[in-house]
Amino acid sequence: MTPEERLERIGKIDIYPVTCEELSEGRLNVQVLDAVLAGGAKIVQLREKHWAKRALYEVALVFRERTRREDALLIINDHVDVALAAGADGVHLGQGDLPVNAARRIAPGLIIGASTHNLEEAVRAEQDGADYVNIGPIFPTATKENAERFLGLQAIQEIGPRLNIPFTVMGGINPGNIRQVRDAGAHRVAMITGITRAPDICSRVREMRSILSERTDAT
Ligand code: TZP
Ligand code: MG
Repeated sequence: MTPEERLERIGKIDIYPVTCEELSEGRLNVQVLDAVLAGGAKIVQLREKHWAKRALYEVALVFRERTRREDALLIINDHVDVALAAGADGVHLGQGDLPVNAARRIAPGLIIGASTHNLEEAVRAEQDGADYVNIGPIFPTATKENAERFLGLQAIQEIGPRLNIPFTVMGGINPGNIRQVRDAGAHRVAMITGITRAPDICSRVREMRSILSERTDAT
């Protein structure tokens, strides 16, 4: 994808489901995937911090086939090599992963997203060539290790306007607080347990997509 195509595709996403099989109430990642696609998600991230790369790659191939069928973007967490090998659309990198500019040298056509936790990291990721940044955790979350500190809604108002690329937000977001997130100016919302723990994942995705679409300021 060209930089313009990457921006266009990321610009159109709303709910951004991220997997974690052990937090999926006994369901497999591919079952979660089918449900989020049925709910209309236009992007999904395969994120398994503790899996062997081989296992991740094999599931990534299944994700690739199904996301392609539904015209949804597939992003792989952490691993540029797995993203390239599986034909994914992109990779999502944390502060301890390859720097964005290094990943870009290896993978000029991939969407590259970066996890950021403050304004400085977000601006640097943009300067380094990220296609989007994630800002988080917005609320307390038990999902991520060492995420005791959370940013609060004001981070959306502080960081969002300083970026020229799309941003996602994450961390403790659920149907009870997603309106606040939207009203603070975030229109692309990433979630693990807000989706993976839902009794009916497809309905949960529909519900939250519909809340985001109710926004009044179409930025
Ligand atoms: N990065 C910032 S918060 C977070 C990550 C990976 C975890 C979000 O998980 P949940 O279950 O949506 O709070
Ligand atoms: Mg990472």
